[in-house]
This record gives sequence, C-alpha cells and structure tokens, in this order.
Amino acid sequence: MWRSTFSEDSMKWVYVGFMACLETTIWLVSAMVDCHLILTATGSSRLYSQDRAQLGRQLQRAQCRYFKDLFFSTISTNHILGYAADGYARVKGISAIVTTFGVGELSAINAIAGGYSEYVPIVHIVGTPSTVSQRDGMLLHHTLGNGNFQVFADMSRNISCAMAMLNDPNEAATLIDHAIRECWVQSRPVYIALPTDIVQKKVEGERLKTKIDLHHPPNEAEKEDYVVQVILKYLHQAKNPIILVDACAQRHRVLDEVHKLIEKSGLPTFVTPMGKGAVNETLPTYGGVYAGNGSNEGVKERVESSDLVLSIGAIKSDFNTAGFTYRVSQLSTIDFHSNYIRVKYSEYPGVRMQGVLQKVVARMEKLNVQPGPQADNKIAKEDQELSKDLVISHAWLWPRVGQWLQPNDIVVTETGTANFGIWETKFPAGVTALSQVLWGSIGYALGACQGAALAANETGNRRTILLIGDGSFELTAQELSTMIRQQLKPIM
Ligand SMILES: Cc1ncc(C[n+]2csc(CCOP(=O)(O)OP(=O)(O)O)c2C)c(N)n1
Repeated sequence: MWRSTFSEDSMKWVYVGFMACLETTIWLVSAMVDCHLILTATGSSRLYSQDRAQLGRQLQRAQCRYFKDLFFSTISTNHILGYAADGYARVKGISAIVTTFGVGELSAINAIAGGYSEYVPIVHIVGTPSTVSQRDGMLLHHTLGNGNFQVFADMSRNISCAMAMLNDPNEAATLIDHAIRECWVQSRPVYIALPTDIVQKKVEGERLKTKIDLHHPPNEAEKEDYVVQVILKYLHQAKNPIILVDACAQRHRVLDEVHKLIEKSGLPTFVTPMGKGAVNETLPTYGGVYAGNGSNEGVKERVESSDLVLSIGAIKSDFNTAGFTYRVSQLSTIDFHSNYIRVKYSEYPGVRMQGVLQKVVARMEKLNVQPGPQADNKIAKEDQELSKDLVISHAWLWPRVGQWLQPNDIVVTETGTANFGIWETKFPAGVTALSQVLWGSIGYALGACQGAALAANETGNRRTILLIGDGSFELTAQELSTMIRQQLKPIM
C-alpha cells in the first residue's frame, strides 16, 4: 500500500463523512501519518462498524504504527464537519475532512469557503463515483442527472488553492503530495477527488522514504537584503513607530518572528480584531485592539498619530476595520505579507515576510520608543454599579471574561455580539482565539469549538470556551450531542 509521509505532527485527524470510501480513510490516515481520529456522519453506523473492522485489519497489515491510537467517532452533519475541521486546524495547524460526492461535499462547502477566505488549511477529500461511471455518464444517485460529474468539483475550484483529481493511479501519489503541500504553504483548503475504483489501486511506495517538503524557498537574498535595508532606514528615522498585528501573521506562521520583533524593539504593539490572540497580551508593551473607531480606549489616538506603522499580515475587511474607519496613511505604513512587502507606496512582490522579519530583528538598532496605552481588564466603577442592578452590561461583561480566563485557554467567538465584545477582553498568556470575522457564517463557532476541543485534548489540559449568541447557537446546536458523547467539556 502506498503511504505518503507528512512532516508536521500537527495533522492528526481525519473527519470522514462517507464510509463507502473506506479506503479513502486509509489513504489519508497514511498520508498524514499522525492521523488518529476519524469522525463519520451519523446514519452510517452499520457501515461504520463493518468498515472499522476492515480498516483495522488493513492498518495492521500495513503496520501503521498509529493504529493503536486510532479513534472513531461520529459527527452529525457535513457542514459541521467542515466547521470542526476549521477549529481543529486553527489550534493544531491543519486538518482534513472526507465527504460524499455531491450531497456531502456541498453541505461542507460553506465551511470550506470560510477556510479559504480566512486562510485555514483544510484538506477536503471527496469520494466520487468510479472513473468508468463518470466516463459513461451514468445516471447515478447524488448527481444532477445530466451526466456532469465535474460540476461539484467546479464549485469547489474557486475555494481551493489546489485540486487533485485522482483519476489515474500513476499520478495519484504525486497529486496528493502536491495538494497537501499547497494546503500547508498557502494555508488554504485543497480539494482531492477520489473515485471508488481508484481507491483500491496500488501505487509506488518508494516515495514514502522522503517527507513532503513544507518549506517555502527562501527569498532571493539580494532582494530581501534590499527590502530589509529600506525598512530599517524608515524604522530608524521614525519618531514614534508602533506594531500592528493582524490575522495573516498567525495564518502564515510568523508569530515567533513577531514576538522577537516586539521584545527587541520595545515598540507599543496592537492587534486587529482578526489578530486577537496572535500576540502575548501580558507583554508590557501590549496596548489593545486597533479597529478604527471601534478601538480600545486610547488606542486609536496612539496608532493614528504614529509616524510609522509596522503592519503585519493585515486583512483590512469591513468588520476588521470597524467599517473601514482605519485612519492610517499608507505613507506611514510598512505592510508585511506572505508574498510581498509594501513600504509606504513602494511594493516588493515575491518577498515573503518571514525572512524579512528575521533580518529586521537581527539588524535593528535602538529605536525611538514612545509608550502607548496599556490594555487591562478593569471595569469602570459606574459599570460595576450598573451590573449590580440585574443588568449585565457589555462594559462589565467583557473585561470580566478577561479576569476569568486562564493561560492557554482556547476562546471561540461567534459572528454577532461576541465577535465585537471580545475586543474588550485582555487575554492571559497563551490564549488561542478563534473567530470568523471575515467569512462570518453563524453556527460556525459551535462546530469550531468542537474541533478546537478535540485538538485541546491532544495539546494538554487546555480549556475550550465558546461565546455565542442564541440565534447562531440554534444553527448547529445538534452538535452538542456529539460533544457529550465524545466527553468534551467546553464551557459555553
Ligand atoms: C449562515 C448565516 N446566515 C445569516 C447570517 C446573518 N446574521 C449575522 S448575525 C445574525 C444573527 C445572529 O444572532 P445571535 O447569534 O443571537 O447574535 P448575537 O445576539 O450574538 O448578536 C444573522 C442572522 C450569517 N452571518 N450567517
């Protein structure tokens, strides 16, 4: 049996919604090496138990060392599978789901689109009809009845950073490796279509000796040095620079570099709503959330009066900027991105921020540092009085949440009130925050909470906390039953 290797230990679980594609599971369990949890959609329990035994035998035969750790469970719907995979990936780094051709994959498509928009790496494997049925245009269930078997893949094409149509066993292994690599490096979903007749095929195993390379090629040295030099020129000249951290700093995995920059520079540091949780908020230079007119107290003034904003991984969407009320001139901004750097109005395409940040930190001299506001969870006296009166005000609630949170908690907030309220909560160290500020599909947070809680079980004793409105809760409430069965104990 062909087995690909995956060099990150983060990809551990496969969510399976289509048990007719049992072998898909094996491919994926194999492909991801560390995979040890498989979730199925409810209703497939009979198949599930038969397949489970078969899967076990095959894994034993393949001497899969993860067999002993392999767990099975069910999840209620395909779209919650997608949300759960999103939540899991945001905590652990990457995740995968397996769905049924047409009916299953379309249910998951909202969640996958969310992953695309918010840069979440999810491998979406779809069990499709056999290549023969597709070639002959047979009138099969789960089709539109018009012989078009590509239509669902086409729907996923624009929300996937790579497509792997495994119609030919000779190229299947290469396509799988390529898709998984793209998923990781671009930090976005990929789509893998696996026809039933291909599932059984054997492919070359030699490649298993080589791990998939998940690294980006380094920036061109001369170009990178030049950009670093330009950045340092402005940074050393600046009178009151600040650092602003946004979502892509997390998604493109530069938080180590960002923290080194914060600590060495001593600059006041702020996050955007989508960047919440990216930075250690207990650092003395952490000042709070900048979101234009929706900023924490004192933050808008400090950020907007800065003569140089080091903006890292920005996604300047409507909610992330409180309705485009950012008032930071491009003339006083240096943007760091995963595939380009923009210094004021000069753009440097093809230069990735990771290498640039490393060199900026290494070569940076003493900077002009003007202190900024300090974030806290203090509740104003008048708000404390109000809440004694049986009215829980937002001004009281969100700092109070911050007082109650513990280090390393995972905090999931839903579109609606919670996503805005959390701006007023200062986190303890190590908190991971999950939200869908850009995509904003309500019901997401409950599914993501499930995936996050499953991931939390793997990563030590972390609490998972969900803050969600009742309207959103109703969309995915059925998933509570799965969480109870899985003995997950998120706090909601
Ligand atoms: C799938 C989806 N349908 C509709 C919307 C539009 N929408 C945004 S917020 C919201 C209401 C949410 O209600 P609730 O969870 O009670 O919000 P809260 O009280 O927390 O503000 C709706 C319908 C959406 N974002 N996503």
